[in-house]
Amino acid sequence: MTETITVDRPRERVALITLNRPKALNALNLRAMREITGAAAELDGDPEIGAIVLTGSPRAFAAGADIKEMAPRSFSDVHAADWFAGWDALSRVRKPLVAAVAGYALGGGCELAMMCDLLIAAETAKFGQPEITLGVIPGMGGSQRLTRAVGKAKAMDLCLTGRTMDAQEAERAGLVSRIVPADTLLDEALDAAATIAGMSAPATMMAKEAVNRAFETGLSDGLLFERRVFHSTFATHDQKEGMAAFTEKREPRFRHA
Ligand code: CO8
Repeated sequence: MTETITVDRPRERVALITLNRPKALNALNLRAMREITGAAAELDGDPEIGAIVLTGSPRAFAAGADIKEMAPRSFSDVHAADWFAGWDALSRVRKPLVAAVAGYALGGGCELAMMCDLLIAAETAKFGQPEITLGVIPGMGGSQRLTRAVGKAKAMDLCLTGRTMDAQEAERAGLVSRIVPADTLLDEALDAAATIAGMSAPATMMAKEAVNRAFETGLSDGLLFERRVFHSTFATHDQKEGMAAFTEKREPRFRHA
């Protein structure tokens, strides 16, 4: 039984993980980390699921790591437990993850959204890395993923001043895939996830892997990786079906294999 999240299947081949700690603005405690990564890993292994949406509430996607849980810890505590390393499990999810963000996405909340593949923001979304105001720094990837997403100038601004940026600024900076009205956020995110889940599952996993490789490697190695993965799509049923459907002017019937 989960305490910090709910998990649903609102559309064919689409799963929805909703953060559910409203009184703490969905602050991410250790239990939330275990439940979110556990649910995502389980859905990742489920052949009936093609994409996963992660969302919070209209007021907060997540207002950060749980400050009250962190406050009493010593260096030895957080170092010995390798505090936050458990979140790496989310980066190992191979199916596409869509973040649907309304309200606050601060600190660990912003970092959680950045671990997803598409980031769809409501007009109400606010992003920031305010850890500096607490006397610490980002600990779940903020200094790394934010810098890769928006560049040094804006990442330094956010990490050093702790200020927040609104959805418009975040989209201009390249952090956000799309901005939508707050009342349609979940529908838009589920529609995007359903579109992705309707594509060939091996192809979506390969596309995700190839784009992510761009953050890990130099251009020539990245291009070679892409080309070899492209070649391997020709081993799938879905490549034959997708190209046959185009030629025959009909919709493809992917087998996700
Ligand atoms: N952790 C715990 N509780 C929180 C958090 C949080 N991050 N954010 C909000 N809450 C709680 C509040 O304490 C409050 O609870 P209560 O009613 O019991 O007092 C409740 O949620 C509602 O919050 P507010 O009353 O503050 O609501 P407001 O609308 O006035 O303000 C804000 C909303 C602006 C979002 C405000 O709550 C805020 O500033 N929150 C903290 C934001 C923040 O600093 N986040 C970063 C946290 S640190 C982090 O994420 C990574 C740390 C990496 C460290 C690495 C160590 C190894």
